Amino acid sequence: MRATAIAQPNIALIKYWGKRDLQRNLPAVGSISITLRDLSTTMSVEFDDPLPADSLTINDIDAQQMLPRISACIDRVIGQTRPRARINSRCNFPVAAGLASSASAFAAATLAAAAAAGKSFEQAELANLAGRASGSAARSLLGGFVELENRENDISVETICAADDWPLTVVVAITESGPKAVGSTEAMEISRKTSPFYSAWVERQAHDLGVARQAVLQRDFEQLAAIAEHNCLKMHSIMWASRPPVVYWNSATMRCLQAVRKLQREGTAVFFTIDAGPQLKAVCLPGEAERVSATLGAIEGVSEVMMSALGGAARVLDAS
Ligand code: 2P0
Repeated sequence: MRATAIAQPNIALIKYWGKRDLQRNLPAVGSISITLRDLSTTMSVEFDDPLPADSLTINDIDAQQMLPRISACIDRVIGQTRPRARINSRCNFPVAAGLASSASAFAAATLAAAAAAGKSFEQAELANLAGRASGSAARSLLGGFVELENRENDISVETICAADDWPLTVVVAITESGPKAVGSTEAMEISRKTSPFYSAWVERQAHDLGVARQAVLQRDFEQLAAIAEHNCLKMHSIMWASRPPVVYWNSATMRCLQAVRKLQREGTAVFFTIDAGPQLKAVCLPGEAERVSATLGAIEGVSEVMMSALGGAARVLDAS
């Protein structure tokens, strides 16, 4: 009745932004991400009948605010008439700051809950269970370059290139480590309802996915860089043009972006992407990682730089 699972966050290169079905948490668009190796969430779920209610700690601190979503995730995996659970999560990177902590958390919770209850699921079922909890969590079930396909009634995920087959490095520049002001679910709904650019975004996503998929399959760094930056800036443009506007960037985010542009002009194989938070993620060839890290680390307003290779799939560590 106890299991522990580990999952790594993922960074979308072609972004998920907007929901087609809020109730079932179905995305409006497909997405392509890379799973990181060195950032992780390790979650243990222990079912214990005498417990009056579920409990959750994150890094040993009581985390009531996150508990309803984790409990609902476990309900979907096991059923609502389950015993109450003691959930302990450890995360080695800032939570809720645009670093995809919900992706790794809900992927780990889905796997740990299933294993603790002795239930086995097909991968397609796991993807939909994790995706119901958080759209990006389905991608963290798999390693390497992962494409999430947005289908008629559900989602599916597939690794389109293994981590070892194109070993890129991600350098994350932390410009603010506190939780974000607007959650991504709320920001997506504001975008869908009010942004004049939203429908154009949804229409064009199949094109961007096709270009990025081809770039990954051909290991074409320049093509991937161009489409990923374009897709990222489009996503933020939707938010900037919504009412109320949602601006996740701060001045250090912009300084990092300009530094990446300068590195590119100097011939460094690097590109940026930015999610629902102020951190900038630079994706580069492994030989460029030290240079990129040193450059971003020296920028005013960058408090920390983290580096990660691409990683593997989420997995159950132990179950008893
Ligand atoms: C992504 N983001 O593709 C995009 C880019 C943020 C920016 O997926 O509402 O926490 O829980 O399904 O997965 C963040 O959204 O959203 C996200 P919900 P989630 O990575």
